[in-house]
Amino acid sequence: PQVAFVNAPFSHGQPKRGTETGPVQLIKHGLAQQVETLGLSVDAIEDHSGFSVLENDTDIGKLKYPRTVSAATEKVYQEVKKHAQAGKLPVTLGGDHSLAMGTISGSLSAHPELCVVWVDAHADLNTPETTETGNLHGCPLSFLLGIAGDIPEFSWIKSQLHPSRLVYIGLRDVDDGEKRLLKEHNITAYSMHHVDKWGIGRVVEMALNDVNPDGTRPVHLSFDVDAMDPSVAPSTGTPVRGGLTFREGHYICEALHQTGLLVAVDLMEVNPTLEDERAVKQTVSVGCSLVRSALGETLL
Ligand code: DIR
Ligand code: MN
Ligand code: MN
Ligand code: MN
Repeated sequence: PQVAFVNAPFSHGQPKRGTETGPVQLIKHGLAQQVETLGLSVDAIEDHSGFSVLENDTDIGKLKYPRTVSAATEKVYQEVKKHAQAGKLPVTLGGDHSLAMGTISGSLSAHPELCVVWVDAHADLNTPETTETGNLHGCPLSFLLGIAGDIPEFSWIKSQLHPSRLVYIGLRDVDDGEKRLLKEHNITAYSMHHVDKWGIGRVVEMALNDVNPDGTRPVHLSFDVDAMDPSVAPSTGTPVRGGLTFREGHYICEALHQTGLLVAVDLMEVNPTLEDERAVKQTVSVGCSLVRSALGETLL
């Protein structure tokens, strides 16, 4: 299908500025041309300037920048929805992971049977009650699953993802409240322990079998670059040691491409203002190659 990049220069779902420069750096690195080299046609990249910080955006309970995050994620929702409904494959370049409220809502609007593979060091499942930080990039899934409670500022999120349609790979830094929620809602999660135990090949196979046993559901891949080990992708806001190797991360993307069911990809949390120049280049380069793998680049 036609690929449509959705540039989402946004960082207020977490406290470190710089993530908003992720998309432009990924594109500068040549991502769009690289994807065309795979034989895919790519939409002209639109300029998105509307990710501004709202004035007087006071906390709602513990949540920081709630209206700013809601406005940015709703904009991304409209964008992803437009492309998905036109039969295109939206590739959203973040930006922080709160944006997945928008990308997954957009995918659900075109593909109600959607399942989600969430690759991350973190579960991003906190509710406005359980969040310890108030950072909304730690909360998108609670909104998407409909367990965040009623927050009028986020009432545009109507699509609800059933917990049985979500699977995680790569977890290793999960809050106590999130551990309770995972159990309570019976959500399947493959942590780094499982990757060590079974290897990435079996983990991906099991993950897909859990959320998509008949192989009929469209798949949305939401990839937080901090799923990768910090030695592989250092320039990200919340690095956690013990992550995916270069190959494990790419294997996930390759295997999801091979299903023929991928309908959307998110590549989030690249922060080109963190660490030294070499680290930034490495992280941006890994971000590009993960996306290429998800779009069909093969080793042979
Ligand atoms: C933590 C960190 N669980 C939080 N989350 C991060 O703020 O809720 N997500 N870093 O990517
Ligand atoms: Mn667009
Ligand atoms: Mn993360
Ligand atoms: Mn994340």
